[in-house]
Amino acid sequence: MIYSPSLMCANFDNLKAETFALEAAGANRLHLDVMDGRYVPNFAMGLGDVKSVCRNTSLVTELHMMIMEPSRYIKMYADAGVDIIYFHPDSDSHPLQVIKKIRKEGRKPGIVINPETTIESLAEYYDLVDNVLLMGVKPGYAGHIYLPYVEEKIGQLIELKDKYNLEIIMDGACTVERMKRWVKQGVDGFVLGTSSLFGHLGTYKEIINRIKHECGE
Ligand code: S6P
Ligand code: MG
Repeated sequence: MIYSPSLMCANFDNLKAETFALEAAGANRLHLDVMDGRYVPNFAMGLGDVKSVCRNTSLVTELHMMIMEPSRYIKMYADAGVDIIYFHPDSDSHPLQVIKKIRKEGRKPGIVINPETTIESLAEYYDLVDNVLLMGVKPGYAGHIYLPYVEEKIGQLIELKDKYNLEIIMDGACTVERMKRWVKQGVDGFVLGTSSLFGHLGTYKEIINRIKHECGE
């Protein structure tokens, strides 16, 4: 299973120490959220933060772009050192070009599915990407309310997983109880935010060990 802590929830006073601590605690990926105040009404990590995390970890890093016209910034983030680049297809007028640009930079492309987006409406992309990030909340904030109607999409996506060789990660409101259920359904991993890791009692290591144990590892 993939456990990918969301660095936007970490302590920014000590980003380097947080990066080390999460890796040492048993996280096996790091999730980096970038926002532009337009695609979503918020800002998250800056380019310098993304570079810092990539510089200070040996883990795979995944960039979640919540910005308009992501095609303009693919090279910039690839140069920053991220491994996987997720974007929202409705944020760019040429989503296929975005995928092409990500591949050209030698990075893995992924699409993000918003809670209100149907699985069928993104049918043209599944064959072209490696990764899918399914939002359980509206994008833009940590600690957002879970939208239970996404549950139905998980089953639909799992059916496509083998056919298109997709990795499916859940982002937003990943509580331990939900993760336990979703593991059984066949998802590949979770973004760990305030619902399970940050602000919870114990060290990162204790909490991640507990999550892994609950998820059957
Ligand atoms: C939200 C962002 C996410 C959050 C993370 C927060 O727009 O894409 O990656 O940082 O999901 O998790 P939680 O448990 O606070 O909802
Ligand atoms: Mg995210």
